[in-house]
Amino acid sequence: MTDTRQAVLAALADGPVTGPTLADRLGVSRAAVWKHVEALRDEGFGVESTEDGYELTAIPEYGADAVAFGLDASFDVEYHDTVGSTNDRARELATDGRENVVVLADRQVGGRGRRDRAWESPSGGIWLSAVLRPDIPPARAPLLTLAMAVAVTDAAREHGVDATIKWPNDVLVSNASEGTPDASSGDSLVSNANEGTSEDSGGRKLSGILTEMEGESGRVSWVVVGVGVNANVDPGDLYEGATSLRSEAGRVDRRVFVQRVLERFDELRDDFDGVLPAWRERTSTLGRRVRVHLPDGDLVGRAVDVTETGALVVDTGEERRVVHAGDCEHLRPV
Ligand code: BT5
Repeated sequence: MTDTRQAVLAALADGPVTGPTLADRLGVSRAAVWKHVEALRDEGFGVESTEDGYELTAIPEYGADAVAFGLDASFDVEYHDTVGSTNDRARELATDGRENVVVLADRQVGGRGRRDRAWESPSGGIWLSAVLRPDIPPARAPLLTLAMAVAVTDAAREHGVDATIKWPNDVLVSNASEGTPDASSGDSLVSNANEGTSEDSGGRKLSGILTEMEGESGRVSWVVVGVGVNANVDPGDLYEGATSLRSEAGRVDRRVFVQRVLERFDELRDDFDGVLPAWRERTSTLGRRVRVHLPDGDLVGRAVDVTETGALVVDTGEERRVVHAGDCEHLRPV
């Protein structure tokens, strides 16, 4: 949206305001004001002409203008009804030198998880990727994944959904029957994946995050943080262990949800030191027995901490291992 159209929209939101007043205020002709009003109507904004002037009566349900309207975070928004993967589109924008752009789609036909796993992305979900150029060393980039997990968790909680974070990138809604973390210490932990370690899914997956980056000379050039949230989606259309906002809390206003996520994420990236404490408060992984799948085999133990770079510290009873990446399962206490 052009700056003038945005200014017209802002004035209408404060409205009512007459055409001539708007024209004067923005230094454009009355005809130009009328054109902008018509264009806003075409984009789905409700603009009524009253005795006192133009008045904003409705905003579009979803899309770039809907999300950008009233967004208190410094992002431009690009919207697609259907796209392959918002991360792929965001990478193109990053390669073109863009930053602080969010690519948003109603549906992805080539959504990706980590390690090229497929991410189911039917219409009604929230599929978005943010293009960032943070001034940080590559080792700190995983903190952006954690920041996005905190942002999604907070937005879900504001919508009444009891969300927690499973290291590193899953936002889960706990299963009522599953226990709380076993934080007792001192008991010896098995390192054999089959000994007394029945799996506890940790909850149903509401959201996942895929962070990709490019760097040179020890600095990050760009980072794309992609996040998928099963919003107004029927979990029956999704992978088995999944849940959606709609099934947990009813239909959500995706525009508002996306705004909350972006605003919280924006806050956290400006307060990078606050990311880990916020993540620790919201995770259900710390204190739990976990199994982490690693290329050289499974690691079983108690998740005792995360490092400054977002790596998981697992105490096997014999040693403490620092795990930078891997799939983590929560286990039931022995
Ligand atoms: C993730 O991978 O959880 C990262 C997902 C990131 C998706 C976003 S959507 C916007 C952006 N554009 C993209 O193309 N991707 C990002 P991972 O931890 O590897 O989990 C993948 C696994 O989650 C799959 O193998 C399935 O088991 C499961 N899964 C697939 N689709 C799901 C869904 N919609 N909800 C819950 N689980 C799902």
